[in-house]
Order: sequence, then structure tokens, then C-alpha cells
Amino acid sequence: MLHLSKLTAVTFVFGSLLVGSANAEAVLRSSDTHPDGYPTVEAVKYMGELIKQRTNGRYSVEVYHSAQLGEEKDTIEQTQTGVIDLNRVSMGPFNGIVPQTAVPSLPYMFRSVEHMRHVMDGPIGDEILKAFETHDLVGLAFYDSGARSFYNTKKDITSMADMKGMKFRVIQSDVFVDMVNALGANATPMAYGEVYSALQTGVIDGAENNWPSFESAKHFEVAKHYTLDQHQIVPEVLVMSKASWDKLAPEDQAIVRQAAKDSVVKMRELWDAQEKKSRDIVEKAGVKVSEIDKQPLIDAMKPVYEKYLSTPELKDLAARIQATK
Ligand code: GTR
Repeated sequence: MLHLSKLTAVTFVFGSLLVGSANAEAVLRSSDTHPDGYPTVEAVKYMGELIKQRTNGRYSVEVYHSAQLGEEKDTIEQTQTGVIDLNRVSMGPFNGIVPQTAVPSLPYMFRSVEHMRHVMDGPIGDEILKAFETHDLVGLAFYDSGARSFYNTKKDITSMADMKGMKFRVIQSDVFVDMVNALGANATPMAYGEVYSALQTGVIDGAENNWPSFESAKHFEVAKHYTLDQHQIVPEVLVMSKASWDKLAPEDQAIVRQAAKDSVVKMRELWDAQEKKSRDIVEKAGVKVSEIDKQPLIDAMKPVYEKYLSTPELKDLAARIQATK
């Protein structure tokens, strides 16, 4: 739903179709699980400023951070039905909805953050954004999310064998579940907002995430062992509800698309700075960072690749990602 402000009560009551008309200001509601100040939240706010300028104030964006509109899985459904206009989510929770998103989410698919940026900024990225359209969503842009690594409350993990039998929370995605199980550990899919207390009460032994999430969600207060296995470089994605998108005039759609692309540059600047800052905060707080030989973990992913690269198209997508410099 596009949320209108500055409309008279009368137009509101009659469900006016003033959206996009010269005098009305329409506020696009955007969801994010992260707290205010997090790079994704700030990047969407920046995109909103660009949209406001470029539409002469006809449209603006309000970011509901800190999961105010719900946990990611629920907000995706609300975005598909048009209750939420914009949503910045990890690609992970989309894995079961848009099969193409499983490919960049596969462990060790990207060689580095640079490699991920090259792929997602090019034609492959556009192709994956387009794939959202058959699922009532419009893919607008990809943001950075660094590399995800495991952390836990119990011990330093320096080899794959150390993970055996441990319980790790993962994003609600089968790719993530299968990854953890293939490592000999046990996966517990769970909403992000429940992880802190699950770590604290021992329902799980650990979880996995990048530095800024590990720090801003305060998981480092209870999980003091972080292993630099960097198993996934999963991009974040910014999507719009197809229902909200269809209410925009074509020139406004172009403005929204361009503003989203322009916000990527800003996001990456904020991201690079935040990664360093967050790592520093957690290390100063006593988190022990362990190195690990990644090769056994990479080898263990073979069945996971086989499962998710299940069609010639998905195999081809993976091959093209790997062939990108
Ligand atoms: C973060 C990501 C969030 C959320 C979270 C999680 O890295 O930015 O959107 O998916 O991970 O683990 O749930």
C-alpha cells in the first residue's frame, strides 16, 4: 500500500487514486531488520532523498528499521501482497521463493567481495533482479553484506571437525540449513530477532554472520568465539512490491530504479567503514577470532551444489558467475 499523507480526509475516505498526482506526497514504506544507522538502513534513506529530489517531493521513503514491520520472512510476504512497499532483505530468505537467488547464496560461490560486486553489478545481477518479477516483486538493487562466518558460545573452532554436532542458527532458507548439516553440525533456522536470547539460553550453540550484524545485534556479548571461515558472500537485495510499483507512472519507476542503483555506491562506502568498526568493537570486547583451513569446508559443499544447481539454467548461472573475473 502506498501511504498517503497531506491528503484531505475526504480524499482519504474515498480511497483517492491521487498517488503520483502533482499535489500529493506519497510515502513509500520500507522495511529493514537492522537498527538505525546500519549501512543498509542509511542507504535506503539516501535513496529516499534522491527520490524526493527527483520527483519534486511527490514521493518519499520512510525506513522502518529494527524489524518494526516484522521479521524478514513475514515482511517478504507483506511486500508481495503490497502491504509494505519496499524491503531490504538478505538474499537468503528468498532462496525458497526465487530459485535464482540460491545460486549466489551457495557457500564459496564468490571468490571475494570484489568478485561478488563484479557479478552483481553486471548482466548476471540484472538477470537475477528480473527473476523477482514473477513473484510479485521488483528487484531494484543489490547491497553488500561482506562475508558470513560462524561464531559460537562454546569454543574456538579451528577445523571442520570442531563443528561436529554443534547447533547453529541459520537464516530461514534450505540452502543455509543444508550447508550447516553438510559440515557435520546441526542447523536451526530461526528469525534474526530471536537469535540473541537463543544464544544466551543455550537453545543454540552459535550462529553465523558478517561483522556488522554480529556486532549490531549484540551477539558478540554472548558468543565469544568467531571463526574466519567466510563461507558465504550473500548479497543483500532491495525489492519493491509489484503492486506498489504498478501504481507508479513509468517516469517515476525510472526515478526509483535509478535512485536504488545510485544508493549502492553510498552503501558500499558505509559498508567498508562499518566492517572495520564492527570488527574492532567485538575484538576489543574480547571476542577471539580463529583462522580455519577452508578447503575441507569447500569440499563438503559438493552435495549442496548438486541439490541447488538442479536445472541446466541454474547450472549455467553458476558457471557464468564462476567465470566472471
Ligand atoms: C544479516 C542480513 C539481514 C539478516 C541477517 C540474518 O547479515 O543483513 O538482512 O538476514 O543477516 O542472519 O537473519
